[in-house]
Amino acid sequence: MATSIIRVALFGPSGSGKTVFRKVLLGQQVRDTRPNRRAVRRNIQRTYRMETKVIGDVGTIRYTLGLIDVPGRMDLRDIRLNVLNRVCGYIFFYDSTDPKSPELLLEMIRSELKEKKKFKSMLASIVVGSKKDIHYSSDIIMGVCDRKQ
Ligand SMILES: Nc1nc2c(ncn2[C@@H]2O[C@H](COP(=O)(O)OP(=O)(O)OP(=O)(O)O)[C@@H](O)[C@H]2O)c(=O)[nH]1
Ligand SMILES: [Mg+2]
Repeated sequence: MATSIIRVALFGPSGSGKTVFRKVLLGQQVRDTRPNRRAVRRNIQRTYRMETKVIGDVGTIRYTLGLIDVPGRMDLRDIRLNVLNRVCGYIFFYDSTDPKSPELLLEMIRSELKEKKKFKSMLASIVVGSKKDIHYSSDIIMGVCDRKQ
């Protein structure tokens, strides 16, 4: 049976923890990471089985989770936008130790994803504030939530 690819992109400013997240998720060793200069794609075979209330057991669904870890450096805008096609999930990253990072993420979402209509195929997204093991700043998070779009 053919499996479908569910594309999920890791998106955010440079240094916000996208590559560390990808490596931890894939069970890889995390040594010191370098800023990406290109996008890294990783396909993982997944099996999904769930009992639903409406139609009962949906059976086993095999699918390929396609992770796309993009470079966050400002000068690499074209490289990241070129790989973000048919993405159905975004994991947005900001660095919770840097007060400017959430603002930068918002700006990237507006000027890149919205501008280039990269949300057409999106079904879901979540926001991750990384490095909370170092410093947790609720001010940073509330500042972003309070801001009018
Ligand atoms: N303490 C701590 N350090 C982290 C965490 N996530 C990332 N780092 C560190 O932050 C730095 C940048 O992490 P990366 O994962 O390379 O950042 P990135 O978003 O992939 O950056 P680009 O590839 O340039 O877009 C590295 O030195 C990581 O070790 C975290 O949750 N906790
Ligand atoms: Mg990276």
